[in-house]
Amino acid sequence: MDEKPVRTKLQSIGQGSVLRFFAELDPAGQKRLMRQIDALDLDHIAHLVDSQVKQKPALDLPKEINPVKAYPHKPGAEHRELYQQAEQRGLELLRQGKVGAFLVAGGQGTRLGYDGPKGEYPVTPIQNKPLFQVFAEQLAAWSREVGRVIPWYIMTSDINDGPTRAFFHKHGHFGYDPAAIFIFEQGMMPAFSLDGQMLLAEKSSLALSPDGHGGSLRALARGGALADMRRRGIEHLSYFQVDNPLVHCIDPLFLGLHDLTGSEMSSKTIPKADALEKVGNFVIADGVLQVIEYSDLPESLAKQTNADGSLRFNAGSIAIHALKVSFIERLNEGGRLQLPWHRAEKKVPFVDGDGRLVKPDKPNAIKLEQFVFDAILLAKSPMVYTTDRAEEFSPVKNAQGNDSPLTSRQDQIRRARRWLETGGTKVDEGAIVEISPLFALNAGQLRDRSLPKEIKAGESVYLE
Ligand code: UD2
Repeated sequence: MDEKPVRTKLQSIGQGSVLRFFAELDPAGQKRLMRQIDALDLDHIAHLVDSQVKQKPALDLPKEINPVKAYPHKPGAEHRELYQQAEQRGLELLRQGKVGAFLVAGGQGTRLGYDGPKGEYPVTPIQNKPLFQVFAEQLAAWSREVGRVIPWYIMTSDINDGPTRAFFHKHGHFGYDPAAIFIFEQGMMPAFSLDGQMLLAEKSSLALSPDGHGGSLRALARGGALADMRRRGIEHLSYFQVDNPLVHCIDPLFLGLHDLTGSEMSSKTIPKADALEKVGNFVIADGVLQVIEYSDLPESLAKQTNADGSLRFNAGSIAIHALKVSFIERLNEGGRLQLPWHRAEKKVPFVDGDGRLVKPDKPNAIKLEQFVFDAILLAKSPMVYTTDRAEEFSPVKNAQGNDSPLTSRQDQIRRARRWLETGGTKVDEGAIVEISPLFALNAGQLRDRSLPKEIKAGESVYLE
């Protein structure tokens, strides 16, 4: 790539200073910096600097915010027939090869004290399987169930792409068909100084970070995954995040409801643990279904209750979605993903004008990210379905306290115990149980297996 036109372009948008050390770089360093700049949409960056970085855009809270009406977990009389049809429809879509699984795994395990891709983090109670293996085994079990391999799309980031590929390779892709795994990187965004200059992390590198899970919808297009889906005839994606070992990566009922209701983007919700739980909130705002982040929902609203004392805004987002492939294509029309950017002030180390590395002790930079749930606003007939927290949500986010490896491990054991009890096994308090997805994917399947009569306190039983 020629330096001159790049420099001219950067200067025209007021960002020429990122090349200030260019002449002193070795060829590898020059190439690296040029490649990073080339990957950016510079015209859009110029616009974002003016509209989002130099000034804090006013947060327009909708005028009217109302609770959402979600499909219930278990159907009442009015939904029984629909749910039966939906489950059949979901299975049919899977058998026809019309569903792909989509894991967003751009994040690192840093908050857990693990210096590597979060998906490598060991989570299960007995076997200590890493998150990636938990998902691989679920998908393998579903593939066996429906008689064809479910294509699996995995989004990584610049930070963890190499290590993620190496991890899958080292573990023989956990028995999954490597031809059905499509790994691609998400985009990166530079951090900006408060006055709108792109920051350098090194003389030869911008201060880049992943562009948010919303960026996954652009990366699917740019990384060739959408084209791959078209080739394979995939119409829907089952979307999940890397941090939740309880997730049902594939759920025929949810997929079937999504399809039968003509929804372009569907979501699972759970009742919140408390008013201020750190999950997004599904709401109807000015008549439109959307997610308002916990940090943006006014506390007075979050704490509102119904006459019976229950929370009025009780539909928490757990970042499990189903998306139509044609919808993702539409969002990318015109070459630019139609999602808003969210601004956060952060501490970002940077190289100053004299070439010295500065480690700030207070927020000095703006990072911009896109969120996948903002796509719901643009989707036709978006649908929300209620799932059960104990069945499907116990993420590992923090080293200690809530949503930690310990709480997730306990929740995994509790769920396994519940499934076993449904199948007629007596499980004493204090027994440790783990069920391989390859043994059973849910309580219904487990019932059909040959099970122990009793598992005693102090015993550790792994069913595979
Ligand atoms: C997210 C949601 C929150 C709730 C919660 C459920 C946001 C802003 N909040 O909170 O509403 O649904 O999840 O667990 O999303 N990721 C990437 N690339 C990125 C950023 C994130 O792949 O650039 C992945 C990351 O690997 C992880 C997931 O997205 O799988 C969630 O990211 P997070 O940990 O930043 O989101 P969190 O926990 O703040």
